[in-house]
Amino acid sequence: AGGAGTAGGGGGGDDVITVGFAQTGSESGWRAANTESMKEAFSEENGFDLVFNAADNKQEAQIAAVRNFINQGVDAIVIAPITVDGWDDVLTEAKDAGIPVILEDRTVSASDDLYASWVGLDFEQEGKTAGEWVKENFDGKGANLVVLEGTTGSSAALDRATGFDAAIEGTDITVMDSQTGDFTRDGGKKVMEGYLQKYGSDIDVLFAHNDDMGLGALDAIKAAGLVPGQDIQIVTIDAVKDGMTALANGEFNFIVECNPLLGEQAAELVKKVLAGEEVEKATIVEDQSFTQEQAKEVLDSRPY
Ligand code: GYE
Repeated sequence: AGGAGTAGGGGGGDDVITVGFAQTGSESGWRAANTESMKEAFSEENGFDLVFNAADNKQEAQIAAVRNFINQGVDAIVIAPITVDGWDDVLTEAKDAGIPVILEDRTVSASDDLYASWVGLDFEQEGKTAGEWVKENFDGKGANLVVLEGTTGSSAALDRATGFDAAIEGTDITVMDSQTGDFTRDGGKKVMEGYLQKYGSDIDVLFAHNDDMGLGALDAIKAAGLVPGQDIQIVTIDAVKDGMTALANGEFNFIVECNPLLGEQAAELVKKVLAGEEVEKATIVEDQSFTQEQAKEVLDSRPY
């Protein structure tokens, strides 16, 4: 955390753009890569003065940070919204103050005239791709599946669940349990321990909404004397370095990518909006997916 530069305060005729960035927290490898990408793009060199805040995945703290940015009179605000709901008031306040808001990563349920633009990923498609892989490999086998969900109320968790459920609908796969592990390793490990106590070796497949929860679950699975990737097959989303390493090693079975490198596009949007240019309301960044073989091939060339 930290990294707030407050040089000059925008006065004295310089044209430095002061941007307040309200990040979710630091829950995962994806988040670390996203924060780095944002800090790089919103650098001094690129003409920005970045005021960075990470809210430890607490919605109230994130809203308070945005309110702070409004009071400070920043030129623009960027938010990676923790949850979809709860944004109407503070986004209205930003609008009334004439401060444009750009969303990155997750979406909100608030009306889209309360923000200038959003750049992120198609989470529903990510869930669907994961579900299609499960369907292809397990339909007709009477398989039992458990789910580790991301942060409750986040668009990433909601939309991934929607896409996944749609993909496995009509199959004979049983979803035994589905609980939140909050997108963290620790959360994934704890919830998986509970699943293993309850269902033991009846579990055939694990779908984790991100790599980190899957990585946490690996510890629980090994501690239970089972072999991850074999006794329990594992599908995750993100494709960060540690996840891809587990996939290449045979401990994960399939990963759907979620690209965290959104900084440049977010910075471009901020510049355009402040210059009064027209921008798209939504920009979706494309994702790939990886099997174990593909992970081996690309592992060394992955940038995060
Ligand atoms: O998948 C997870 C992170 O919103 C896409 O948040 C993001 C998700 C990502 O914590 O690792």
